Amino acid sequence: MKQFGERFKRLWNSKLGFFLLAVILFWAKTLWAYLNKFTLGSQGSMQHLILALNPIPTTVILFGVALFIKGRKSYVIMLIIDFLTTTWLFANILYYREFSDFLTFNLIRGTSSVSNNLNKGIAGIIQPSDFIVYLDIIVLIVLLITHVMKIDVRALKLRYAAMIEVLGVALLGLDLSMSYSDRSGLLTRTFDNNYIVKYLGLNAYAVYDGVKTEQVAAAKRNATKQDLQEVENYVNAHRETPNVQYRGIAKGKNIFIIHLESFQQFLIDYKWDGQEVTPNLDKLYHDKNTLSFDNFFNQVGQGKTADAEMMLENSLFGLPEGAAMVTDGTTNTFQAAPEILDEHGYTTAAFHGDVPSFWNRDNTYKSWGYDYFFSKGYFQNGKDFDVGYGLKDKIFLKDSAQYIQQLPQPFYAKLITVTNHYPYLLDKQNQTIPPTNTGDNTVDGYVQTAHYLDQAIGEFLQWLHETGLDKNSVLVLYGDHYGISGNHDPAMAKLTGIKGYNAFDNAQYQRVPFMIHMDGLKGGIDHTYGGEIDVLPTLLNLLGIKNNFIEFGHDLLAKDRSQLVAFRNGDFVSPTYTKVGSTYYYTQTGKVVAHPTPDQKRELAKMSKSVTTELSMSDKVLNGDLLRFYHPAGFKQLKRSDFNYQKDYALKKLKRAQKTDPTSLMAKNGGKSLAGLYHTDAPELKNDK
Ligand code: GP9
Ligand code: MN
Repeated sequence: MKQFGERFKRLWNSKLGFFLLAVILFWAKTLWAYLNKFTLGSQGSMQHLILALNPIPTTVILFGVALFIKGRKSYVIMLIIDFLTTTWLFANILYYREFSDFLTFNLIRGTSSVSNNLNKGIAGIIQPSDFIVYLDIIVLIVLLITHVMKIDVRALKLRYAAMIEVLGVALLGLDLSMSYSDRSGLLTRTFDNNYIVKYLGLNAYAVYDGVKTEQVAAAKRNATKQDLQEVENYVNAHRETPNVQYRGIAKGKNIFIIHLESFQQFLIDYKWDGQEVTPNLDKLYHDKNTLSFDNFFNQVGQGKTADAEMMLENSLFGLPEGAAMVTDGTTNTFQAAPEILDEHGYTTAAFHGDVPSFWNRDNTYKSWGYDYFFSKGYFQNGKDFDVGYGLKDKIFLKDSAQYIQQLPQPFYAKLITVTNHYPYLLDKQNQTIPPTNTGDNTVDGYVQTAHYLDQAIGEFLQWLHETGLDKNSVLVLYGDHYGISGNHDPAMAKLTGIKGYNAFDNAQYQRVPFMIHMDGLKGGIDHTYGGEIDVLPTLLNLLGIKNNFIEFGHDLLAKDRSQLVAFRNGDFVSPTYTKVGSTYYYTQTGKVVAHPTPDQKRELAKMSKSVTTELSMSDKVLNGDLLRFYHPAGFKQLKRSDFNYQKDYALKKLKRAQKTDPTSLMAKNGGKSLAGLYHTDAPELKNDK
């Protein structure tokens, strides 16, 4: 015992002892901050374990640097490192309180600086308990000053200092591999800053963000006006004349963009257990006032929803890796649908029941010109209101109505649903159709969540009808990407009845719904081949807005349009041929083009080439931030700092708008709410009056 006491004392008064104590205290306070100051959403024992361990590796590495230094200086350096990393923690606590997101170098550096958007100023945001994170530094200093802990001026053997660094790196590797086994693609797919912190910690996040920021910035530094010229020539050479018959028929109408999460075309008219899976969407699909497209494909890459949003609202492809909304959303110049419509007198708003940081929406939507972004914090919450990535669709759409009715008209409102998301979980009380019986657990719930989504849409459409909003609105509905990935071929064979469901079939099942519905629209089912990249040009033509923008899609209603649909990986579909990897198929039969004639060879090579050129031209625009050099006539570039999505700010602005621009549904109803006309059977709201 005495021996132990002696040893402890020796350690306590050594440099190594000081280092260990500093690391332990830093670890403890970071953990405290994780649990009390952030909402990182760790679930399950693995994620909790990772969260608890993740401050250790970087703290060991960073504090360990001081161990290489001799004498008292070593202590001073360690305290300075501690102070700096603590200040990074402190700054993030403050930023997170306002934005539910972490600081990025782009934000710190940007002209649309963070402080611009702080409503109350720093003083109003700080809480006394925030300063707790500095407490350990004070403790360490006091211990040294009072000599309770003695300063050890001896140099630590280089070998030991190096071993500690190696240990830190090894721990970081362990953390990374545990994280990847729980969340593959963590670093490359760039979901959400929250994820990086949850898995790798706040300091690793800073390094990650710094490296990424520099990589992205370097590409932009090297880009010039000349690069834009090349892209401009390409786009101009491929411009088609939009359909004149449809030109401007939706002019001045409200627009609803309804994002059907993970919704594939095959669900339309699909029956399971003798029951229609999506009766409301089926009805809309066949409505005489709906233009429905049955050869419309999703074209997303790793960015999934984010890629779909990028294509829909910019007619630019997502990037080959990660999500462009994350890498470029904060800094690039865009000429996106919300801003274009803003300039045509529209109020623009995005609605989503997830946290605002996901896919960096909170920053990207400002670059796109959204006046409002109603995210998770704007909606009610309660027991079992959430599943997967956020608020359940029935509650989300019902709660959105109160804000929709306040938007000055005409408006452009994008509603992003989320319940029909992998792994298709839904509680018993909301299941109103039995699961399928393929035996594949992540597939069988798909019809249940799709059925639920359909009911939610049905309730929403009913409200539009009750309020009369349907009379002066265009509804645009689309499925963002596949629900069932290429890893479930046997299950898909059972669901579709296709024997030997293969890579060709998987390409064909990238079809997602695309519908445009409007009172008086000459509808029908259109068989043209197209995809998400084509939505914006189609919409602008319907709205009668001159399209002089850099876009890679083509009006779906244009006569003689190219029907070659590019996938993000260079594969393609068209009415004649489909390409998957290095294999070409006849689209109509699914047979492999086994012995192509010289003519066919030429044709296939030409198609492949035009797909890769189109993709690389689009990538140039995003990677080089080329739109900063492009000034379309009649378009004024927005200032990001004009936008603010803080709830209290936005609600005040909305309230003010009822007076300054009294064109909202509610203002026209004498200021009385029409939210009471919304009917939902959501069981979670049963006692809600
Ligand atoms: C999250 C939601 C899901 O907010 O949009 O994105 P996804 O996983 O489909 O890309
Ligand atoms: Mn999605």
